[in-house]
Amino acid sequence: MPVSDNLAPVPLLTSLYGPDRAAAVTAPDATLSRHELLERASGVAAAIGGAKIIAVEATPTAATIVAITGALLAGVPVVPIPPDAGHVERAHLLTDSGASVFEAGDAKGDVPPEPDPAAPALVLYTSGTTGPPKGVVVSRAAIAADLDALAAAWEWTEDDTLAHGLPLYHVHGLVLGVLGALRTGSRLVHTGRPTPQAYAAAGGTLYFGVPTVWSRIAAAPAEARALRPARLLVSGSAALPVPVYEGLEKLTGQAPVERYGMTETLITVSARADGERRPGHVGTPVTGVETRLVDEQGSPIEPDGVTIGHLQVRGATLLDGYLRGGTVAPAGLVDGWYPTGDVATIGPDGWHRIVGRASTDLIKTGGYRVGAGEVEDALLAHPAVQEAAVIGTPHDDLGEQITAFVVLGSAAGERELIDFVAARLAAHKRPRVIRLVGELPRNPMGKVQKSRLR
Ligand code: MCA
Ligand code: AMP
Repeated sequence: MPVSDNLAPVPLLTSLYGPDRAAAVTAPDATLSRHELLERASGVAAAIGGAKIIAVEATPTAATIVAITGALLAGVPVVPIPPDAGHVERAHLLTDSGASVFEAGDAKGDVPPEPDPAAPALVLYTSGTTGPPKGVVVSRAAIAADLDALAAAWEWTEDDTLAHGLPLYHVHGLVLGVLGALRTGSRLVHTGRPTPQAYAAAGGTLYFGVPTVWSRIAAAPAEARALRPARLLVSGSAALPVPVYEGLEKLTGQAPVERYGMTETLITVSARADGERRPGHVGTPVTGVETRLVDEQGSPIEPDGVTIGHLQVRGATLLDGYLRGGTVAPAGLVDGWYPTGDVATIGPDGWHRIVGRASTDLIKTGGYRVGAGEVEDALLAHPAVQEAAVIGTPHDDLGEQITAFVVLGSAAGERELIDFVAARLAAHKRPRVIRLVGELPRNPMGKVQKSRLR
């Protein structure tokens, strides 16, 4: 038979169209079968169909999963809003994206036809080094390609029960943690919060966590031992400290699988379920992804496992671009490669080691990416603050903690400044430490020398 242009595309959330299954999604507020989810999401799709873009308050609930699934069925791009976003951050996300906030109703509707795979699925806001967060436009095709590559890498099937308690407004918790379950057909248990106790009780075969979560589990031996029956423990979003890797291996009887990614590229490099695991390393590129290292001049570096270079990525999982003024602005590719901003080594065997970020102005705290500039701007909005410089300092639990050096013009307490930022931005963007100083170290050009703050 000739291939027809009219063939319906393969659904992004494939499993929803399969046979019904009880307890396909379990979250703190509700448990849904596959067909209950499909029916409720089809109602959402009917209610919002035709909208240009929609914002969903991304609480860790089944209600959020229904709303986002409904928008994806309808082909309406979703902006997930962190539920704790302060007023400044929330206003920016809504104004910048032009999205209106989804209100749950009880509309009914048929399952809509599958949208064009090239269409945008999500607009994910993420921090740059300066200014407010940028909306990363991620297509349905990129998500499908990434989830299929990860399903292959992790032997992730409908026999799995995926358990995690990650936020539903980032790639890790939403794309992998929800859409991955709905595409592979595995059960999903969302624990609400990613505590060791909740993970121990979830009965998963497959667990996702950021290093802070795994570090708390490794420090809770009884809960860690409860994960022994699991098939695969996966860590990502930040570097997994080697002692945490070793602690998990000892307590759970298995070494964690590490994988590396970014909002802009999705997950690009991973260890394999049936392969070697190496502490401090994140594995090899997943299917459909190529990587390379370049030097300061942009010339490719031979992968020798020692030479550190700037990591670039290309393939089917890359962003469409950044949302700007209602259109999609170019992603900033260099000869088709996305410059990750991370520095790494690649071995002759293809194994990647992430050394860190090229810029000190992107901080990773608890797995969250936070731009120093956004926090500095929030501090400078306080009437008592004259100057502010924000850096990440090493922290046992969070990886890095946000530390602000502040010059005051009039009296203000440290707690007051922390709460001021937390009210404007998401709570995890608040400084954990404020150091009041007489002046900031500056070079002759007047630029703050952050290396001297360390
Ligand atoms: C504390 N709180 C405050 C304040 N202080 N609220 C307002 N003002 C304050 N001054 C509240 C918080 O809102 C929160 O409230 C509670 O205190 C705890 O907050 P916090 O201390 O920030 O949380 P934590 O316990 O330290 O969190 C650790 C964590 C969290 C659970 C591991 O960092 C986390 O969920 N991280 C996941 C990040 C993630 O998913 N990243 C993926 C990015 P309440 O209790 O009400 O909430 S995607 C990515 O990186 C790529 C693609 C990849 O590779 O995956
Ligand atoms: P985000 O945009 O929040 O998705 O953050 C992406 C960044 O997280 C990457 O550029 C890396 O700096 C970091 N990251 C993600 N996974 C890992 C990992 N396994 N090891 C080290 N860093 C990671």
